[in-house]
Amino acid sequence: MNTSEIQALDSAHYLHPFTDTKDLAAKGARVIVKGDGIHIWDSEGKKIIDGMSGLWCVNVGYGRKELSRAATEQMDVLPYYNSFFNTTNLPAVNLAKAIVDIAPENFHHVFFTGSGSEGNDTIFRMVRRYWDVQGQPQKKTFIARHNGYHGSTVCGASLSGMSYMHEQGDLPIPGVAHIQQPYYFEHGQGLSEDAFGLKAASWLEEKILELGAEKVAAFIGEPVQGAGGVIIPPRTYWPEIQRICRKYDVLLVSDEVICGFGRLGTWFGCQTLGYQPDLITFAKGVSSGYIPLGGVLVGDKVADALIEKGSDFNHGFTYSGHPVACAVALENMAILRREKLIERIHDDIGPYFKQQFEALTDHPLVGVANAIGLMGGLVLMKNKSTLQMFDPDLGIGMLCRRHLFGNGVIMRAVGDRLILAPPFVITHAQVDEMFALICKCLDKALEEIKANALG
Ligand code: PXG
Repeated sequence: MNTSEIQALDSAHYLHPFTDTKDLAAKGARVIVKGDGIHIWDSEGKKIIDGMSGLWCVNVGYGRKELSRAATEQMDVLPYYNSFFNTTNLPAVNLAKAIVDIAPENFHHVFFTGSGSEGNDTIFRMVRRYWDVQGQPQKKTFIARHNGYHGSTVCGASLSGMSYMHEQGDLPIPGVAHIQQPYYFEHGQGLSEDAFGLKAASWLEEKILELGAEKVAAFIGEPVQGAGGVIIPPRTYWPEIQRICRKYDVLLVSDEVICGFGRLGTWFGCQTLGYQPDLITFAKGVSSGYIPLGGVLVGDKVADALIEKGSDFNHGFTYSGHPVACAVALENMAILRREKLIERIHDDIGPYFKQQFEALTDHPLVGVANAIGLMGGLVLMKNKSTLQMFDPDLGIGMLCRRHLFGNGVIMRAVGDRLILAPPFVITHAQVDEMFALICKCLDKALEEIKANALG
């Protein structure tokens, strides 16, 4: 099939996630046909640098034969068995142990799911069950953040703080409250970053007091917000959030679907940002996206109570502990260790990426640019000296993204923030090439903005 035939079938039958189907049918979807290392190719043979690691997940890069081999070998032996009704399987047991071995010290148990959304749904039910068995069934409410992302199931979308998701289907469900995000550029004017971090954390305390601590079950947040546009909190934020959670006996949930498994240069983002959560959601990087897998690391406080007092936890999925997914994840973790990919983000490629990313502020379109580990976000501005933004209706972020995609590098646009999270295997030379291309694309975008008098 040629590209237009694939596109015709695509728009006739395939409903895409988070997509305006009519609009896509008019344009035709980009057909991605293969990948190798940090590159993907489309059906027209165009080679593209995948600056987003797929969707924040292909961390060890494309084309890893070790992972396809691990899947095939496991499929040949045992393609599926469930973990319900007193059964288990070797890859799931081994993976649970391997994850506990690299987890912060207060974690000894793992619950497997098929995705990050299912992980957060699991946490929602597990936390409520925990407070039930603790004799505090009224502690039900979750506090999350505006512009946080926790998935697209009813519960995941409710915990997420995206108004465009809440508008569809009467969300959030009862028992979910939101506070403002720790976005210094938007809310921190006039304060030092450290002072702003404490202020943003104090919004949690205010919300707990407003709702009544006896009703608040947990606080959930991403160490660094990913889908919200790579919002990096000030370093004072998370330790203060932890202090507040402990003070009011509120469980602390770290949603590490993006930051977990190395993206910030430590196995988990909470280790980089200096806090000790009670529960951790993971997905994406656990299997480098080669196969769907997610789960929850359950801290001792919750696990011990559930095991001691909980009897059955009536929750789980057909694919919880899927042997093929777990076998792939085990091999993925072996690659991360063997090639020291996480240490490399911490000591070498991470700092280099950050330096190059933050140097994008030399470009006339870029007002602010911040990176941590191997993820970065920048703000496009109409006038840098006055911090004047573009009219959001002009869609300048998408305009830039079109130039980037068209010229061979994928960045994502979140409003007028552009974000980047390349595979861990990116080399220094590839970082140089990627940023040179980004600058060229931003030049072209600026020309278009000027030519159309958008600026
Ligand atoms: N939590 C976080 C922090 C995520 O980033 C999920 C939960 C849900 O995971 P699943 O596997 O159910 O998708 C995610 C997913 C984007 C984008 O636009 C990000 C995600 C998913 C789709 C789009 O950046 N993250």
